[in-house]
Amino acid sequence: PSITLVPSLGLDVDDLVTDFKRNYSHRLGRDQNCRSPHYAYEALSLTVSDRLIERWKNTYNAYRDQDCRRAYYLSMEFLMGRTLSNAMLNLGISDAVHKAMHDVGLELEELLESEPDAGLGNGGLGRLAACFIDSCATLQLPVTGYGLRYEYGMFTQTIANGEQVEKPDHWLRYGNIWEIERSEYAYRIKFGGHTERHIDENGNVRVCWLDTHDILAIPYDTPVPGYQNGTVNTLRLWKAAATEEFDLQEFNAGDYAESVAAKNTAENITMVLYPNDANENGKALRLRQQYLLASASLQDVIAGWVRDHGRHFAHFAEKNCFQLNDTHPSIAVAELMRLLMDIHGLSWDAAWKITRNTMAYTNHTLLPEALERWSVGLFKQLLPRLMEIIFEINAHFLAEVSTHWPGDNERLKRMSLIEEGPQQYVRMAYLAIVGSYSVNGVAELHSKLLQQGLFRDFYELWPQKFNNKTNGVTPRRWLAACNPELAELLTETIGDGWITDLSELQKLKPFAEDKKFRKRWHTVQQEAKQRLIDFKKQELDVDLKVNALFDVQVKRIHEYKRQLLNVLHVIHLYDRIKRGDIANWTNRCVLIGGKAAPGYFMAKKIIKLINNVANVINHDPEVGDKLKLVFLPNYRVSAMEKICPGTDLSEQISTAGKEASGTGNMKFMMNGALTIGTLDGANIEIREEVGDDNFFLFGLTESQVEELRHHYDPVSMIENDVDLKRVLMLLECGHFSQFEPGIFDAVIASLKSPQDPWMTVADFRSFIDAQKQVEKAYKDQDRWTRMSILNCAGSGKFSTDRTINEYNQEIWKLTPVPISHP
Ligand code: DL6
Repeated sequence: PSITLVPSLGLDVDDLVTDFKRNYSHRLGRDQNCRSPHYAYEALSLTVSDRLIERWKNTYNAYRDQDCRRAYYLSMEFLMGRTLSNAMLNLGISDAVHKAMHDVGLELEELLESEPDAGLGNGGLGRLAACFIDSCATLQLPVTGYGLRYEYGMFTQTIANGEQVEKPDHWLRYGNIWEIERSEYAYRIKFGGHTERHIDENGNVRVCWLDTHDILAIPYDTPVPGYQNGTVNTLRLWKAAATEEFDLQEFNAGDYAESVAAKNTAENITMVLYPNDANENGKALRLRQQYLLASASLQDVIAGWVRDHGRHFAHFAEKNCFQLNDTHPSIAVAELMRLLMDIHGLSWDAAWKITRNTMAYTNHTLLPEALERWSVGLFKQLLPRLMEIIFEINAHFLAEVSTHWPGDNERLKRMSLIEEGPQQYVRMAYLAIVGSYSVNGVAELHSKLLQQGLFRDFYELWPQKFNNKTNGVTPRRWLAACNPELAELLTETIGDGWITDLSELQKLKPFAEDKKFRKRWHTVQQEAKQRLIDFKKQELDVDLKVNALFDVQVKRIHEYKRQLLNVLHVIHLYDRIKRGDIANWTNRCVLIGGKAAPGYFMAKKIIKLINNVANVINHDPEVGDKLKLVFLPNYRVSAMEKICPGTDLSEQISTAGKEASGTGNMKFMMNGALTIGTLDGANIEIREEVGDDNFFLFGLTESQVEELRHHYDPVSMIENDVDLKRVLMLLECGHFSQFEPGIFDAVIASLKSPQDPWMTVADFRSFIDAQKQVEKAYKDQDRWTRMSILNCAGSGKFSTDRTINEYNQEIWKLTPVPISHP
């Protein structure tokens, strides 16, 4: 049917008011008696999203008409946070919407606050994916995000008696107006069954995967608008569904419960996000999730290809590439082989050539426990055809290794995709490397360590495959939207070019020497701190003062990130107050937030310790405003949007060599916070950009850490440092666990263990000294403000626009597609 299209929707205040009212009363059926701000939020979101749809179709049609080369970002996580204010910003209608809501008597802030976070990720990796797709749209690159539509996102964290309590996050409870279900693009996903071989009409062996238990993958599309450029890309998330609503025969025979069981089993696959950020635990459901993502996304791309080009794949690799966000979607390597051979009849060699020229892999961790391995037994049972293909890829690959290093059996064993032992495992990272034309780390140090350590054999075989792409964050969300007051000052001072070219922030540098400008900067920063205090006031019973140094560490709770080192410092400050060592004191509020994986014992103990120490300090009248410690519950994207503008000091204190990159460090820097940090991940590059004078460096380097490992003796380090000894004594005597004896024994033991992989004790003294430098700098507010301006000015490198340009120039090689827009 030919359907006449609705004309362009207007962007001025009156148009917005009219549409808002119509949506509120007709699409949502509400009137003035409805008290919940949620429906006003929905009506406004519908109003904004309607304005994206036309641009969305234009973008899609331009990509198809131009038959451009495209990239697909495959990720198990897209930590999107909230959508409305970002959509307003990118459409260029923030001010108009503000006015429109004012005209109808509503507080825009309240509506924005009622949007739930789309928490479809654990932390850095998932948020990076969200920043990436924002930059791709802003750079007008034809990139589609593929992920999973979890019914339950990252759990909600509450604190009871100082301990983490997890609550399910049913973010879809009230629906999601930003998504559109596209059932017409559903695909079948096979599990289980067995394979059979037969000879086809051309005499070739064909493999059939039979007697499978199939489910459906149904896509839900969310628009991803570029910054005021007419481009609206797509994030396509798959939901698992049963192939039949339920078994009618069983239902009619009276087996009601059984008849819906299959439906439930299918839907379970995308029910919940696994809440582990650094530990894979071999669960069958997780493997099902990964396969569903890989298979549905590849089938989708191939279906589009066949629609436009027929079943000829000679040019497929010229036009398509897939970026694998960590190893989670790396089963895509084997799945692409299966689809090309078993469904489209290509030979092994033809299929392998295409696969190896389309897949690219990003590694996000050096922690061995985070490297995925799946048991061969589980793989065979769940995905028998994929297991055969992986064995065959391995056979071809090991032959190549043998040619390169004849007779080197040790190396063959090390490099095999299959780990041998009492149980066999598939090494997913190796599958990703072997099947990809590009392998990258996410910061210079991380990429170097991958090449010298974890993936050394592979680097020796294929050095040209390896490269670095230092992470970034999108300046739209992480500066323009979350800190409008600072954004306004920036724009007034250097123009608004920084929003799409963050290197323009360099122009701020001379203003650091301008006293008047420093004063304005300081005022903006202080106001942001006050807003942070107001935001937290309702939920916290602590009185924070805007003049104190706001010292913040927010990120997942993990031993390698060393929240413990932070706590040791806080206890040391408390000890100093108690013994009267307070000459030249700097008041400080230490804020720590983050979620622990539910099964991570030590991380949960660390949360408990932070809360117990906070309880003692915050209730001691002798301490007063000198020191506060606060655990910020339920850290998430929307919380960080409030936290980073109000932060003075950003804590990036991981053990050197353990944090692949970090991205929180970049958000803080962009918003003018100063960093105290180790030479780890992207901290190194942050320091390079801002200069040694404007960065508080401490701690062992990565090579020093590795050297010390052989003779690490924390007990004598404690013995030889009076301050540290006193801190340990306070912990050991139960000062922070008076009614819970022994609860921190495991924490204390880990600090004192020569095997402590994170070497917290080793960096204590240098951390304390660096913190003293922080205090000294903060005392001189003018100096601090100058450093703050220079940090913001030096943050240009850390835009994902720069990162994505590098991915594009060196890996994807896409041509930007301009989209005409009203
Ligand atoms: O690359 C994004 C982000 C990095 O900034 C973090 O340093 C890194 O820890 C994180 N990695 C993961 C994966 N698992 N682990 N660990 O979340 O990626």
